[in-house]
Amino acid sequence: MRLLSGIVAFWPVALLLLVVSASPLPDCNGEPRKFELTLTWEKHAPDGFEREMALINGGFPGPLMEINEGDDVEVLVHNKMPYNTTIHFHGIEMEGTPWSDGVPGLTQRQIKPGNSFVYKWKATQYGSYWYHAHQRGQIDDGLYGPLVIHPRKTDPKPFSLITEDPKILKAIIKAEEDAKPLVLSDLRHVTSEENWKIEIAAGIETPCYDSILINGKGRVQCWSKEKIASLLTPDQKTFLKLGNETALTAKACLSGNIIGNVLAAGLPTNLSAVPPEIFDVCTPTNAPQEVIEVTKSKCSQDKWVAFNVIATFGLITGSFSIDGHPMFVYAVDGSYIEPQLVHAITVTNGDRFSVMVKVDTAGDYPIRIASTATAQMITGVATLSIRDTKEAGANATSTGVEPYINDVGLNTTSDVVFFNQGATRSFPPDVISPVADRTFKLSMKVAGASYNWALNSTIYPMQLDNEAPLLFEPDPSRHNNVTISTCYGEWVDLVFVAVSFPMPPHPIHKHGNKMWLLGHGDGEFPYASVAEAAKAMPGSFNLVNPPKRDGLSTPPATTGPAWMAVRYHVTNPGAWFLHCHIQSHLLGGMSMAIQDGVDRWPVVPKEYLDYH
Ligand SMILES: *[C@@H]1O[C@H](CO)[C@@H](O)[C@H](O)[C@H]1NC(C)=O
Ligand SMILES: *[C@@H]1O[C@H](CO)[C@@H](O)[C@H](O)[C@H]1NC(C)=O
Ligand SMILES: *[C@@H]1O[C@H](CO)[C@@H](O)[C@H](O)[C@H]1NC(C)=O
Ligand SMILES: *[C@@H]1O[C@H](CO)[C@@H](O)[C@H](O)[C@H]1NC(C)=O
Ligand SMILES: *[C@@H]1O[C@H](CO)[C@@H](O)[C@H](O)[C@H]1NC(C)=O
Ligand SMILES: *[C@@H]1O[C@H](CO)[C@@H](O)[C@H](O)[C@H]1NC(C)=O
Ligand SMILES: *[C@@H]1O[C@H](CO)[C@@H](O)[C@H](O)[C@H]1NC(C)=O
Ligand SMILES: [Cu+2]
Repeated sequence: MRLLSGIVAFWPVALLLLVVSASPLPDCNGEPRKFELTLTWEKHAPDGFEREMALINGGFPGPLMEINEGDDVEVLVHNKMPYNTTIHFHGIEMEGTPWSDGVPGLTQRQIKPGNSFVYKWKATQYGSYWYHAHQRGQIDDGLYGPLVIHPRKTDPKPFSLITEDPKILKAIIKAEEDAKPLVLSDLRHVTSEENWKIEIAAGIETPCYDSILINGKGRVQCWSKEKIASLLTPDQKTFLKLGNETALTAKACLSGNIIGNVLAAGLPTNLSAVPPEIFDVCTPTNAPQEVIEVTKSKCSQDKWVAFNVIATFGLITGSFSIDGHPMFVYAVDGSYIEPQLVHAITVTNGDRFSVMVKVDTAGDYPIRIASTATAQMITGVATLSIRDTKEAGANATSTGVEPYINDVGLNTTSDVVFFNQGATRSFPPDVISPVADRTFKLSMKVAGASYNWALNSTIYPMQLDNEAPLLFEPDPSRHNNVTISTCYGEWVDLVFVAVSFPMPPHPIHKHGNKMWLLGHGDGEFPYASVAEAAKAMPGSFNLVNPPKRDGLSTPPATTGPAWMAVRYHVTNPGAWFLHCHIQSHLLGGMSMAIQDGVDRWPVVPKEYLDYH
């Protein structure tokens, strides 16, 4: 202590400390930044109901991995669970290190129980990401955590589009450095494997969860019949009518009968194999909810707080909002955008939104997430607690401000502004090719059973997880119909077409690079290319400054086909997964392998080739 204060008293060093303290994370002086994650399988009760689930370093969700842009990263994973696993770093490009992407059978052999694995990669990007298991449906077992990469000081920031006042800008940049993760998740009381067994025995999907958690905290809420009836959405009414039913279940879900008789119509089902607690029995709990405390600045009016909203959902899509607090969305999937001032954001599986919020009147403000999935009404809540001072006794109080969204994620007034994906503009702008070198049209459909989903009419065989990784030896014929290949430097269009319906939206995630959303719409896609389609329906495309994402949801196909077209640039050779991020759809086969840059295939280091 004495030594430290002695040093600080010497002013040139103090000045140096000041400069260094402006960076939120000290640099590693050329050494890799190292993390160790120990995965265990234990009893835990995040929402007040005890179940077996995955913990990371003894906790759920896993610890925040904090990294500086440009760092070399090493993550040592110990698998002490009784299941095989792998860890994927969601949205991280893995430039030059495809063997650290964490997809079993594609980029590595599984980490067996008792074994360890080292992921090595370079932080070539900045922004908000997350890490999660990529083995089967293990996201539904809680195997994930947040990851943030602090930008370089030299990266152009979009904040001067919010204000030119230097004092406010300084406060905003400080808030970005301290951005707090808000990990949004849905939790089931059965394990992912138990749920999968139920789906197979019953022949139906079970899109009904028990709670929504924010930073791993939340509770089971059970609503009255009257409340559920009063909130029914038009889509839910349509499904009830088709199934000859009048109400959602006690868990506010479409019933197993409706899923079986409407969504799985014509396919073999055995609804008596679904235990009642999956759809019908709701037992409330009273576990603690997350509270984020923010203290107002003593010396300045200008205090802001930033959140990295991370949707780790296994299934649900929802609306996110903070009562009384409009937010500037300044980054999407880790990349800066021209800020949008909004009251609510639609968040889906894998999404990250970085938002900047002004710290104003002291009080407790609910942070809300409300499912907009047709299959279930369910909400989660945390509190943004703004305090005047840090001292005990300075309690915040409920403010009585009206929420922007209701319990099914709809705007409560016509003034409420939602984040507009179509208007998203990269900051700085991206340069994309106006034409594609190659186009792949991929038919999405239900294949054989209602829990089996196909991305190109063919389900991805899960047993490939146990085979030698495709990355080790590229082979376009091994995964027949579900492997596509591209050459280095090509611009590639992927057109997803929903050919069976009703079909929910599919949050499609591509590993290895981000993609641009060129267009989407209802109807078939009878064109050979985007260029041809854009000629026929120019209003449906943006080929100039489209949104950039690492995951994009296909439009719902309720009564007829629907399509979505994305473009990406092949600059990162490797075997990359392309898949729906809904855990049961992933397990059901909704994946493909993309061999990007087959003409410049990477040489896999021996330590990874030899790993068993
Ligand atoms: C609903 O009732 C109609 C008319 O009785 C019948 O044709 C239809 O098959 C029923 N649908 C289901 C899902 O039971
Ligand atoms: C349906 O499920 C029940 C309960 O698991 C089981 O007893 C029955 O044998 C199943 N029926 C068929 C036809 O598989
Ligand atoms: C603050 O809250 C605590 C716990 O609810 C209560 O005991 C205390 O009296 C409150 N203090 C003030 C100043 O309201
Ligand atoms: C929600 O917003 C839409 C579009 O602005 C508007 O038509 C609708 O009336 C709003 N809902 C409520 C309850 O105000
Ligand atoms: C675990 O991984 C090993 C090696 O890939 C494989 O042989 C084994 O079948 C896997 N076990 C399960 C339960 O999938
Ligand atoms: C590939 O698709 C064709 C046409 O749908 C089908 O006949 C064939 O069985 C598929 N191949 C595999 C390996 O599934
Ligand atoms: C999609 O599957 C069809 C068979 O149904 C196959 O002919 C085609 O090559 C596949 N497309 C891609 C891009 O793999
Ligand atoms: Cu899906």
